[in-house]
Amino acid sequence: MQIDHLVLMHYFTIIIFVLSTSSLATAQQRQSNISRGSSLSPTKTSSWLSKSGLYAFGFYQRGNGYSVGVFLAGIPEKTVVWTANRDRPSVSGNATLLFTPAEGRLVLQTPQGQDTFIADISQTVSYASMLDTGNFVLCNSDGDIIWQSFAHPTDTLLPTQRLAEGMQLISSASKTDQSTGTFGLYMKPDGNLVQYPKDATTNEYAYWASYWTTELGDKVSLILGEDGNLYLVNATGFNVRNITSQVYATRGSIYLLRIDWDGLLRLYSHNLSPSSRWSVLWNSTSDRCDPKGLCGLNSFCVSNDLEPGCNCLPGFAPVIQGNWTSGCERDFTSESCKKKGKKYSIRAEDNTIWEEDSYSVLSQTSKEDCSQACLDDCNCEAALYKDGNCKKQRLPLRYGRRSTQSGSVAFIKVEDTSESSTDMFLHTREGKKEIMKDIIIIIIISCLFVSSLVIIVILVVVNHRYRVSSYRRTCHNDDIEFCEDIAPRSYSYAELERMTDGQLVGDEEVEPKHLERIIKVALWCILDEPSLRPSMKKVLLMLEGTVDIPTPPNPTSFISTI
Ligand SMILES: *[C@@H]1O[C@H](CO)[C@@H](O)[C@H](O)[C@H]1NC(C)=O
Ligand SMILES: *[C@@H]1O[C@H](CO)[C@@H](O)[C@H](O)[C@H]1NC(C)=O
Ligand SMILES: *[C@@H]1O[C@H](CO)[C@@H](O)[C@H](O)[C@H]1NC(C)=O
Ligand SMILES: *[C@@H]1O[C@H](CO)[C@@H](O)[C@H](O)[C@H]1NC(C)=O
Ligand SMILES: *[C@@H]1O[C@H](CO)[C@@H](O)[C@H](O)[C@H]1NC(C)=O
Ligand SMILES: CC(=O)N[C@H]1CO[C@H](CO)[C@@H](O)[C@@H]1O
Repeated sequence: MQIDHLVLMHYFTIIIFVLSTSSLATAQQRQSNISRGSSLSPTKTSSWLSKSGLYAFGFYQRGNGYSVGVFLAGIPEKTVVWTANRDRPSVSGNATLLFTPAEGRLVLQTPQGQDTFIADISQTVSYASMLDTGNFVLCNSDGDIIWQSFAHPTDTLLPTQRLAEGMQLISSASKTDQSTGTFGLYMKPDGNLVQYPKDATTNEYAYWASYWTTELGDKVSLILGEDGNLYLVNATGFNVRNITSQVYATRGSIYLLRIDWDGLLRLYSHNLSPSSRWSVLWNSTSDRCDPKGLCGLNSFCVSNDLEPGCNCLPGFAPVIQGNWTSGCERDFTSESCKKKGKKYSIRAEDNTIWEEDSYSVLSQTSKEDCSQACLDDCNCEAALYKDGNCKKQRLPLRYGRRSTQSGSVAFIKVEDTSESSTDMFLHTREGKKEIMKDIIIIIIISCLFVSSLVIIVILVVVNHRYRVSSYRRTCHNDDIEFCEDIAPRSYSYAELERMTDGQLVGDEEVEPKHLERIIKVALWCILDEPSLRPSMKKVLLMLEGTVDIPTPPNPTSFISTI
C-alpha cells in the first residue's frame, strides 16, 4: 500500500515536472498507443514519448549520425538507457523508422536500401507503446506484450526492470559511444551476481560479486526497486539479498543502474528539478583500478587521487596515444632463440600484479636469480616474482595493476638500445663525422674550462694579496683584536671611515662610474645565495661595461625573504 502511494506520488511529480519544463521539442509525439503505419525520422517526428513525457523511443544523436533507442527526454541531460542494434553504425539524417502497416515490424530504412529490424519477432504486432517506466513494448491484438526493451538490456537497468538468470548488462565503449564495451555484469544461474571483463567470464577473472560463498539457488534475478534499492529475488519473488542497504526513496527522484564504460557498476539518482544532475548513490567498488582490462595488453592500471590511469611496461609505448584499451607494444625487437646478436637486459616494475600464465615456475629463488633466469632464457619475455616463486611468461601481459601491498615484481626483458645504437654509430660514415664533431666540441670546452680556471686563480691571488695588505693596514691603523685572522667581521661606518681615511678610494684617480661598477659587481658576488651570484663570464662583461649591472638586492631584505 505504502509503495503504491509512493509510486503515485512519483509519477505525479514527474508529470508536474515535465509539464513545467515545457522544454520538449515539438518533433516528439505523445501517444500512448502507437499504431501500425506510423513512422519516425531524425529530422521530422524523431521520437514517441511516454504518457508522462519522461521517456522517449526514437532517434537520438550519436556521433555524426543517429541511432534508435530509449532515452530520458524529460530532463535537460538527455540520457540514453537503451540502444537498438548497438554495434551497428549510426545512420544519416535521411533514414526512416517505419512501423509497417501489415505485420507491425519496426524497420530502420536508409536511402542506401539497408533495412534493419529493431525487434526479432515472428508474431503480428498490433500496436507499440512507450511506457512511463522506460520500457518500450510491442503488443499483440490481445494487448499481451510480445516483445519489450526491458528484456534486452544494454548497459542500464531501470526501476522495475529485472536482470533474470543468465542475463547480462554490458558496458558501453565510452560515455558517448553506446556500442559494446569491455565489461559485463552477469546474473549467474547459481544466484551470484558477478562483474567480469566481457571476454573472460570465468570466476577467476571476476572483479566484483554480490557474494562469494553461499549459493542462493537457481532462478534468482536482480531488481532495481522503485525506491532505488537494489536486491536479488528468488523464483517466488522473495527478496533474498539486499545489494544496497540504504533506503534512498526521495520523492520525485529517478534512478538508474548502469555498468559504466570504466567497469564500475553505479546507481544514479536524478532529482527532477531543472538544475539537477545525476549523482552517484552507490557503486560496486571504490577502487577504479579493480575492473580487469581497463588498461589494455602490456599496460597496468595506476590510481592517482582516485583517478585511474594506464602505464606501459618498461620499454613499451602506447599503441594509440590516449586510448587505454588499445594497450602498449614493444619499442624494440623481441629476442629470437635462433638469431642471436642483440643485447637484452631486465627491467623491473615493482609492486605490480598481472594475470599469471607461466610456462615455467622456479621456486625458492631470489629476485636476482629470477631476473637472471629470465635473461638467460631466450624464450622468457617476462617473469613474475613473488614470495620466492619465479614465474616465467611470454607476452602479452594482461590485467595489470599497481598493488603496493602485493610485494610482487614484474621483470621485463628489453633490448639494450643504448649499447646497440652506439655500435651502429661507429659503423657508419655519418657516425664517424658526428664523433669528430663531438671531439672538437670537447676540446673547445676543455680549453675554455682551463683558461677560465687560470683567470679565476689569478683573480683569487690578486684579491687575496690586496685583502691581506688592507687588513695589515687596518691593523696598523687600529688596535683591533684578531687582526691576524683574515676572517670577515662587521665594521661600523665610523670605523670604516677611520680605517680607509674617508670612504674607499685613496690618492689614486678613479672615475666615479667605474668605481660604482666595481662595487656593484662586488655586492653581486658576495650574495649569500650562490645561485644568485653572477658567472665569471658575466662578471667580466659587467666590469668591461658591455652589459648593464642591475642594482644588487639588499642583503638583509634578501635574507628575510628566505
Ligand atoms: C491501447 O490499445 C489497446 C488494445 O487495442 C487498448 O486496450 C488500450 O485501451 C489502448 N490504450 C489507450 C491509452 O488508448
Ligand atoms: C542521405 O544523406 C547522406 C548524408 O547526409 C547523403 O550523402 C545522401 O546523398 C542522402 N541521400 C538521399 C537519398 O538524400
Ligand atoms: C524464496 O525464498 C523464500 C523465503 O526465503 C522461500 O520460502 C521460498 O521457498 C524461496 N523460493 C524458492 C523457489 O526457492
Ligand atoms: C532488505 O532490506 C529491507 C529494508 O530495506 C528489509 O525489509 C529486508 O528484510 C532486507 N532483506 C534481506 C534479505 O535482508
Ligand atoms: C581504442 O582502441 C580499440 C582497439 O585497439 C578500438 O576498438 C577503440 O575503438 C578505440 N577507442 C577509441 C575511443 O578510439
Ligand atoms: C567513484 C565513486 O563514486 N566512488 C565511490 C564508490 O563508493 C565508495 C563507498 O562505497 C565511495 O567511497 C567512493 O567514493
